[in-house]
Amino acid sequence: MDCGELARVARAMMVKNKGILAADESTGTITKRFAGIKLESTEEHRRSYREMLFTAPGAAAWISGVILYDETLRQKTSDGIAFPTFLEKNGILPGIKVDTGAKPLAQFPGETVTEGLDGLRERLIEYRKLGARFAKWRAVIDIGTGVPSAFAIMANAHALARYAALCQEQDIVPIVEPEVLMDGAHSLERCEEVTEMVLQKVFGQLFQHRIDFAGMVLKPNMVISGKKASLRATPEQVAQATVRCLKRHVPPAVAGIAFLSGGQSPTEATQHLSLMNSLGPLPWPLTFSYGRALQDTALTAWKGSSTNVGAAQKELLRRAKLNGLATTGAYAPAMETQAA
Ligand code: 5MM
Repeated sequence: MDCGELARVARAMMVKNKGILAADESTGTITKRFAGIKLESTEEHRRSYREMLFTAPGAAAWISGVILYDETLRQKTSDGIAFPTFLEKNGILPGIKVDTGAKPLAQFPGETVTEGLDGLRERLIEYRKLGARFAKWRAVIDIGTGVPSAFAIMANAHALARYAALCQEQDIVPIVEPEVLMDGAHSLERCEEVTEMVLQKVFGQLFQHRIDFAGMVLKPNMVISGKKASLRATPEQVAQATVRCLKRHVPPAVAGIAFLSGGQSPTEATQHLSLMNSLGPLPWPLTFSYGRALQDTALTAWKGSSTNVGAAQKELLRRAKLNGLATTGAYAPAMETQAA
């Protein structure tokens, strides 16, 4: 393990004005996204969609890294260049999702544990050869009646830490993603309580597994009201609660924090990030690692047609730029109506 190299890559992922594009939808998830534009999920459609995203001109001004799915890591541009090679040549770090999904946790109805540790060392060795510089593993914690249990939190925290240790062993920066879902009707306060429990356990496990914090990135949820809550917290309350919660539980040595969007609208996700960055100085850089909040408008503009590639790329670049501005607190909602 080269701690210097890990810290260098982690810092490059977190560089000012940039963030991460989460394009690591598994085949099931991208099939659902394509259904929204009435497009069949063939391997070629998935490839051409990812090509549209990755070849957006000038994306490297706002995007430091892209998280890929196994299939995408092995695919090529129309000119025959492997996606990881193309991205790296254009100043964007390629990453890889390595978990195999959240599966029902036996004896704990309604809860999941993320799988993928079996054979992970060998897969990481191959992914490193294919060009991956960082990896991602997502644990899913739901809030509901009687859940989450302390045991499910611990099982997921333990798996996240084992994954992170294996990544660092192979000189791959782990993105550690413990996602507390925003489905449901819970309050911001309940989300904060659960996020605190989760982060406390995750960092306890990371410490025990001897993780080099300078060579990892945390990808958390924001502290936010559930989507079905009758009284939703304001953007300022979300920003304050999220920063308060992170300051209590995330060691300053961590290279940075890159949020998931988790079902927030693209504008909400950008506004929350910008407000948090205006609460500085903070112990770590705060940026984005959005999937839906970066891609949704681009996917809608693309509609599966090569004639729409330019319009779709414009949408992606627009959201990437607004989020890039949010990394320094320089975003204002009025920018949404200004020309790209
Ligand atoms: C892009 O979606 C990722 C993969 O999801 P599945 O494993 O369910 O196919 C997902 O892990 C994503 O990287 C994060 O959750 C962030 O995405 P959002 O849309 O929440 O910003």
